[in-house]
Amino acid sequence: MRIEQVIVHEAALPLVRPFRTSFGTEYTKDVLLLEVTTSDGVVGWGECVASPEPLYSHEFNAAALLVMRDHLLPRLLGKDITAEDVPDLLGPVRGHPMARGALELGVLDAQLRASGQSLAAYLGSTRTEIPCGVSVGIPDDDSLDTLLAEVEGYVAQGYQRIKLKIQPGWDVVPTRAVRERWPAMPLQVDANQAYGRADIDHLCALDEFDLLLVEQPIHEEDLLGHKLLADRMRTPVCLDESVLSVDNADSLIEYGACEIINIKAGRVGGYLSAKAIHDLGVRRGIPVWCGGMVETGLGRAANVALASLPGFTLPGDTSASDRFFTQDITEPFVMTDGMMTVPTGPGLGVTPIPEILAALTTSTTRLV
Ligand code: SMG
Ligand code: MG
Repeated sequence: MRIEQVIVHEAALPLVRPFRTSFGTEYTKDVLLLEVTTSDGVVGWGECVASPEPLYSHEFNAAALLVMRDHLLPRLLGKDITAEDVPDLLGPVRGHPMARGALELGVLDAQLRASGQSLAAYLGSTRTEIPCGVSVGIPDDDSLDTLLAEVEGYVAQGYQRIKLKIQPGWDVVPTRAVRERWPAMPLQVDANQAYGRADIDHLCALDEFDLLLVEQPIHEEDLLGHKLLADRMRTPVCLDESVLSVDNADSLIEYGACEIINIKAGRVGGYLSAKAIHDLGVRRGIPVWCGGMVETGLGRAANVALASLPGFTLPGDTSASDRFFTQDITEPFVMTDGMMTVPTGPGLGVTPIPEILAALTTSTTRLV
């Protein structure tokens, strides 16, 4: 197939509550959604998981749009391609995994819709439903009561695993408070790189809370720091931002810096690379789980498909649409008894609801 048209819909979805991490607070989800029309006359959808500002990683929406328009798409246009060709065709361009991952997903979704296969089946899914975890931000008012009330709500809804966002000054005390209230709840923490090598002793204080893992405690480039921490800390060190490709994941494991992997397709350049990292985890005996980037129903559908592969042995940040949005752009993803059903329709299995997409769209750009 050939790519005939690409339209980027920039949409703003209000969040049900601010989402605060060690790197900042988001009040809305500002997202680039790609509508890719192919020569088969099929439309595929991709979602770019970048944010308006380069705070989680170097990528940000305006740059993603530019690199797609000027550097990525020109390498795909006018050629008869499949989704499997996309990584090699985009290979010469360095970096920008979220931008390339969004394009790959748009092409892959179109390809699968044309052939009638679901993304889950294509990737090698072995499950019809997946367990749901939830990521809990740092409360706006820095209050333990606010945190406990929010966690209480998620526990009541049936979430099977709680992840607390931490940062210096908001770590041991909130983790202890949650652990004391829910002694048996699978619990983990995520620092988004907020600590350094000098904090290794301090981080080891989290060992007493029987956590599943500590996620990306130190700067993404400090591999020795993570190895030193992994050598000292009983809690497994899980990497998120540091893991960018299957070979770099292999290196991190070999080096002893990474004991568990948070797989986010956008961060690693797409679902084909995400699947390869999953396969690596299975081969090397490294648990993997599916991360989240506050996706709309489109990206959420793809994550749920990915999370249904057999190596995803820990609950992911695959929460229901209403964790973040009162109004998702697709039919909402719901959780029942802590589980979410894996879509079975062709491709992503969901599409944007036109009136809702139109209402939430802030700008539309035709790239091709
Ligand atoms: O989609 O549930 C979600 C968000 C999960 O905490 C989450 N993601 O570092 O893992 C992470 C963060 C990054 C969010 S940046 C918008
Ligand atoms: Mg993370």
